Amino acid sequence: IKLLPDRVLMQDATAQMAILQVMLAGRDQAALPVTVHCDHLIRAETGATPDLKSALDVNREVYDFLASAAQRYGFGFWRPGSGIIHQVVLEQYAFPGLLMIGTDSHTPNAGGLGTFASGVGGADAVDVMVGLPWEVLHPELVGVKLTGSLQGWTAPKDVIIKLLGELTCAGGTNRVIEYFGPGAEGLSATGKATICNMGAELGATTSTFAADETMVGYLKATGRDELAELVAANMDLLRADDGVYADPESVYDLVVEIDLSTLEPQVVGPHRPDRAVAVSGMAAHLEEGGWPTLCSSALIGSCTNSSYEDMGRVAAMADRALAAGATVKSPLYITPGSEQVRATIERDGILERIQKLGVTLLANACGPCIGQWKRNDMEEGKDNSIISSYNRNFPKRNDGSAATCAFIASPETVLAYALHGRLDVDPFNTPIPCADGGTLVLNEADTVAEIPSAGYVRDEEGYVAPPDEVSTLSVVIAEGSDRLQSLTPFPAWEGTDLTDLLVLVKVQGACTTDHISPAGKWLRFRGHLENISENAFAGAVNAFTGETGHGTNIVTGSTGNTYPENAKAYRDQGIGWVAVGDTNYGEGSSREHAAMSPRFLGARAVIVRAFARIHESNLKKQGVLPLTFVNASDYDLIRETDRLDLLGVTDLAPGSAVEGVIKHADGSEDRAALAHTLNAEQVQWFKDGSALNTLRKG
Ligand code: MIC
Ligand code: SF4
Repeated sequence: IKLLPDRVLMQDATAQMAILQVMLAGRDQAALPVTVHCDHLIRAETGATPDLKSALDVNREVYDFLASAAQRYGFGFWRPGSGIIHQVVLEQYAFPGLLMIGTDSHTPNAGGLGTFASGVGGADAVDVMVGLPWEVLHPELVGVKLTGSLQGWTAPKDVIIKLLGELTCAGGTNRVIEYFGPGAEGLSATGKATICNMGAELGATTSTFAADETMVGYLKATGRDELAELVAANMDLLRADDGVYADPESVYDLVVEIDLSTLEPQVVGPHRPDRAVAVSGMAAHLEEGGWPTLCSSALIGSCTNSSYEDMGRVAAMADRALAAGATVKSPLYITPGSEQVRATIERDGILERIQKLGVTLLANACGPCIGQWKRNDMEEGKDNSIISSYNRNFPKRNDGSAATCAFIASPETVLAYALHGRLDVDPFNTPIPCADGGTLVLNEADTVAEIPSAGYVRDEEGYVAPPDEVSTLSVVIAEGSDRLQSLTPFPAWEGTDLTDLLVLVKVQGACTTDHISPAGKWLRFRGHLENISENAFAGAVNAFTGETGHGTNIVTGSTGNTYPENAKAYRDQGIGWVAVGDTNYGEGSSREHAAMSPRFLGARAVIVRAFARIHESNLKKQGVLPLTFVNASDYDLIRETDRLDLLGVTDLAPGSAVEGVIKHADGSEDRAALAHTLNAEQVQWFKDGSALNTLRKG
């Protein structure tokens, strides 16, 4: 289906590549409201003020580029320090009934305010910014009926973690998750946002809630009274009809029910956001996995969990602990989601109460959530466990170390574990030793305000509005930059079937975009295709050898090379290659670098058991053929030294078949039926070499 969104949002780590494509598209002013948010590039090391100062210095050329592009194309610009994209969008732009796309997979956070918000790759955003529709596969509908009400320290985060455990990371692919029922109405708007945010881990197209009074209250508290009134007056139009709620099975493709009253606090991890376990099962879970039981760091914040209510609950638990003579046994870090939240919790004394625990306050930014954590307290390569209130926990995600086991829970549960200093307990029912020799059991919870009664403190500094006249301005790319590089259009298809392709990589097991194009230190090169391509498949496990990020050059026979080394050697000799993968290939982030780098390095096709939605569409956009094995077991036919012919490419059309001829080195041959989901327009993108080439033509 083709939809016309009302708004586009981009964050600094994905906006660079999107803007470089806008520049190639050769259009003027953005066709709709767009904002750019500087949040991903701020490194967490010593604390908010010095870290922000150093980010301004280190990332100056990127910020200058983004700010100048915002002026040139008419985008609103949120400066570094103003907050994490999804929190700022919730406070400023989201409202019930809005249709929005964003170049970040957690864009559905805005579903907490009844927005239909979806994460997309940069090229999708480029289409919409130049006035074309956004194309998305018509989703199935999943209805999640919430009954009862949350008890004790159980939090909204536990709802989504529970659902992840049930549906798994592939469970939301090409599905929209809609929450309803009496339990839904009892959750705060920001709690709803937490649930929708982490729907990205299900791979869902979006997650959303119907409009209700909590949203009206949040709109008012964030200074949007007029909108609040409009929503209140039209509530019946911003929710499903009564018949849907009365008989959900007749409307939703799948209905899941969760009783909030009996829901226990949950944890996921390590390494997968769907490896869920209730806190009462943590001891057994850790023992079974053989993971470190001590909690080496606890981190609260991120776009998922950094609301006023979250911080209020954390402060309430801190009060209890301090009053009883207990304090944290693991270093605790806090990242407020936005300057508005930070200034408001400061004004209301919440921050001070939390700081009494001796926390490190980090900048209002992604920081440790995206590997931008310069950790000085842990030896390189040492096995350890951490717990955060973030949303992703793929290996190396936080501190860049594969030896770190990352667990995820609600802010309340994270603090509870930090007070114990270990993870192999039920933190709410196990006594915590206190200074005076007594103990504290945390099972009594406090109710706190969902939104500040005096409203949020407004962030007057963070925003730069676009000028009225844009076309005479120019975009700044620093001379000789190693971080920004203008794009060169990809070559068009040569008009023949693709033959004698080598297998650059056959990935074993999970392959997220973090495996294909890791973040962390590589975020530095998000605007420089050539440089960032040096990280391609760095996290992918080689199915032939078990090594990570390395493979054999089939032409020379040399082993232990990085994938980009082999890919460039093939490309420069005019040899095409494919990547082969398993299920839910490309899950996780929206970063189109995971499609553009392989394309730049000579990929012709990616052949997998199943794709995650955003990544499949990113491959299509960049002119790489995304194919799936019709028989999943044909994945096993692919050997390291094979050459592949893809027949049927010359007849590529919607629903057409492609046949893979797998030529083995011993002269034998296998054949595999391959499928694609390209529609007529997408076939044209493939033929032109990329969607951008098609757009440029015309
Ligand atoms: C993430 O949470 O993985 C990111 C970093 O926000 C990504 C975007 C990116 O890679 O820049 C996402 O979620 O899309
Ligand atoms: Fe930033 Fe983490 Fe949220 Fe991604 S998930 S937008 S990296 S805070």
